[in-house]
Amino acid sequence: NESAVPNGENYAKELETDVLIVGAGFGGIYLMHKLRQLGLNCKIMEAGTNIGGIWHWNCYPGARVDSQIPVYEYSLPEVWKDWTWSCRYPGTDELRAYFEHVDKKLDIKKDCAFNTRVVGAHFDKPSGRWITKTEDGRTAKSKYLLLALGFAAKRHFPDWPGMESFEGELHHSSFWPNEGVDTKGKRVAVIGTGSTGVQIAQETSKDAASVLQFVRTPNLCLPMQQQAITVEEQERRKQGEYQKFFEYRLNTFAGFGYDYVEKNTLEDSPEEREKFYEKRFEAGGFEFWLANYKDLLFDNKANREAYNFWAKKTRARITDPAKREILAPLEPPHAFGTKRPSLEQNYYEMLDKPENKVIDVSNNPIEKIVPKGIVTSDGKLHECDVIALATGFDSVTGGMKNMGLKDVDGVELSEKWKAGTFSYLGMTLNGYPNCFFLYGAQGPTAFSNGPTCVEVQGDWIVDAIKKMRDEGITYCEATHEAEKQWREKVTELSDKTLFGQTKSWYMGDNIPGKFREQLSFPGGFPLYKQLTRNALDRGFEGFVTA
Ligand code: N01
Repeated sequence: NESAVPNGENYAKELETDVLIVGAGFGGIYLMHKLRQLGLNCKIMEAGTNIGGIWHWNCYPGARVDSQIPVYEYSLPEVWKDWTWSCRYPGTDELRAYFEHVDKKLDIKKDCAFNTRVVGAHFDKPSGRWITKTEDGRTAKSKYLLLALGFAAKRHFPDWPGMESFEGELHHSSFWPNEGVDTKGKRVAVIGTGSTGVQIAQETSKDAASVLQFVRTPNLCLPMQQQAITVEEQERRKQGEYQKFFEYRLNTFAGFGYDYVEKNTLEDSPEEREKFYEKRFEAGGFEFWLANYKDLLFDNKANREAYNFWAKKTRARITDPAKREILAPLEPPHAFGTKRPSLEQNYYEMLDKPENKVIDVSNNPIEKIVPKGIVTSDGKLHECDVIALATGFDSVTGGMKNMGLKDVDGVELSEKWKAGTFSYLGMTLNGYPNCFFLYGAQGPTAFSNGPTCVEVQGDWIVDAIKKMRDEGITYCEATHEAEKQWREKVTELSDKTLFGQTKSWYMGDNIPGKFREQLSFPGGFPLYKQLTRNALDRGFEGFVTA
């Protein structure tokens, strides 16, 4: 992915700009586009060599988005009007082409400094400017600092000894070589069963000698129902339907093209329920998760019904009894939907093949990597030629904690968030005046479609900056009291759901030693929009301004 423009003046040793944005993914691009319309001078610093965010990095085998288009794109007519997709769930190459199209339309790259990793930032009170430092010793001064890092900006590498001794190829999914890895005829070990691990296992099985899927927790995958879509169909939908669709997604719980139904699970008879589940399941995508009965994520009994249906469907696809018990046990490994389900195409049939192995590491953890493969705690060596670490990320908070951000008193954000995350509205921080972030901590992040989330939060940030400018406000900082109340709100909403029962990255469980808490706002977009809008409409409620 090397088609970035060369870094020109944006790469200057000392840069001055109204707005400095960190990250050139969906969020950063949206912010730049909207803030330019206010007449502000904006620059983006991006660690990668091109725009695209996660899709700049994600090129592991089989990488494709699992949100159906057009939900996974900007609602900006100037972008969607003359863009068409080839299928419901596009892969990396197509998503990268989409970002090139976005650049053509919005002219983003000319104001980006690529290859630029931010390693520190603090607010200089006397000058009222953010001073941001890069890894290679450059500095930027800006009135506003906007962080658009995405929720997966910090990779998670388990600390197994011996990784460097491995004789084959070992790569983390988000740092996969762009030129690819030859897996033909090889034994490919895939560690992890998140969205990434499922896709890598599925794709590499096409030509690998065998796939070894290491499973600590089975993924309760849903059928993707991938389909080609024609240009004519998209052109037809663009005549009126797209606009309505983009408005609709803003008012759903998760920002998708569908929503929970206004009914509880047990209100339907078993026959009606079966029919309902069947329809949602066969529709594919996340419908069985996000367009299910409204109590799915709130009530254990309701959830168990959904799980039983899922297990029945999935078990029927696996003939090997031992594999069936690991991948789709009769007893749920966790409540359905409290960990992110992946979308699969032929994952179960593929793993069911005799040459492929499913290795349960829930009670028999991986202990070390040795030259020939992976050793589990029972002493067994699992020989392989390629290891894919699909072990995920220090999600939601990891990126922001890892960039040397300091508050007005010089305290690092990693220190502030050590024993719990505090933000106000999931977009601002006490001690960080004129700094806003999106698609991160305590926003709708993990429970939302990315493009919807960045547009909702991006619009709020742009409106906040506009309001500051219109009212002559040069200093705007969330109070700690407001942060405390926001944290309470997030916790209170989460406590009503089943999320807390499950160990997942949603709750910070995937990183050893990470504070356990709800990391995202689990109240859905309608409530989120209302609460955040209130704060602006009531004259920066919860902020100190000057
Ligand atoms: O990461 P994950 P991901 N020993 O954290 C396992 C988005 N995304 O990169 O579940 C053994 O979900 C870990 O096990 P467990 C999407 O939002 C989207 O797959 O913790 N296993 C888990 O199975 C997604 O949710 C798309 O028990 C270990 C896996 O590694 C998010 O990104 C595509 C282990 C990590 O799964 C992250 O997905 C890809 C250990 N020591 C990603 N440590 C699309 O839209 C970790 N694991 C398609």
